[in-house]
Amino acid sequence: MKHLVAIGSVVASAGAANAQFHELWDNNSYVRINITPGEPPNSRIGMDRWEVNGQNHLYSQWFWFRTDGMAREQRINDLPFIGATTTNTDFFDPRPDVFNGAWGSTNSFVIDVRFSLQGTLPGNQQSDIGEQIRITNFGPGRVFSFFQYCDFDLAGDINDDLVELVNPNAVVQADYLNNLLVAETVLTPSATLSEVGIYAATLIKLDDANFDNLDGTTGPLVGRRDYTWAFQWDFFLPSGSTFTISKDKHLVPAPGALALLGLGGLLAGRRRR
Ligand SMILES: [Ca+2]
Ligand SMILES: [Ca+2]
Ligand SMILES: [Ca+2]
Ligand SMILES: [Ca+2]
Repeated sequence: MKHLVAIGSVVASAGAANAQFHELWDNNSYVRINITPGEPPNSRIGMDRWEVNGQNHLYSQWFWFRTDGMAREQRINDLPFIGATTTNTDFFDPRPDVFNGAWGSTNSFVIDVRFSLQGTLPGNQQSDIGEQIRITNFGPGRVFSFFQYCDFDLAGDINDDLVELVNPNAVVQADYLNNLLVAETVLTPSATLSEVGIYAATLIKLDDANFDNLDGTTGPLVGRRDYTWAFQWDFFLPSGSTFTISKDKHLVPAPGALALLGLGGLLAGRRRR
């Protein structure tokens, strides 16, 4: 059980009538995306389930932004809602496996995101989510900061063993007790800043009323804690242009993943007693 940390003023939770949940399935995998507007600061938001064989591994992952004229970061779903839909895109499982959502305005800028779920056969522990983010500027040129925040609680318990930015474009979080590992790789472009941390420090930064940047902590953080990670991209977006981010999250059994990532020896010395 994870307790939300209250920050700032209390904002009433959105009523059930406004709740907006979208669901994806593919073989052994299920994800849920909560885009309900007006959820209180520091609440669970965005993708709030990633189940593999019925077991959830994700508490919350979502996107924040800041641009000219803003003195703080905000969730992308604080922007005017344009639309959201789910689609079936494969011939293997007839249920929807792709989510598209868009926020903003064609008078200023639009942020649209796409999640693509690819599971594997039931009983297998592997699952993959592809993510594309597109920021299109219809107004004058402006500076943006865009944030990805992730809080995985692998194998359904909040404590995991390691989180580390293994290179500027890849982060790994592992739960060795339950033989699970999740890796996020930024395919393009490289993030400006990153931060691995312990819940809820980074989330508070993103949701509070202060101007914040990620602090560059790469880890490794080792020990049974509630880990999170985040990436930040800073860029100038000229009028009439688009910035795209392409990323991938991959959930795999830890022993195989350690060999795959060449981390076995590296981690052996870092385990707690
Ligand atoms: Ca499908
Ligand atoms: Ca865990
Ligand atoms: Ca802030
Ligand atoms: Ca966590």
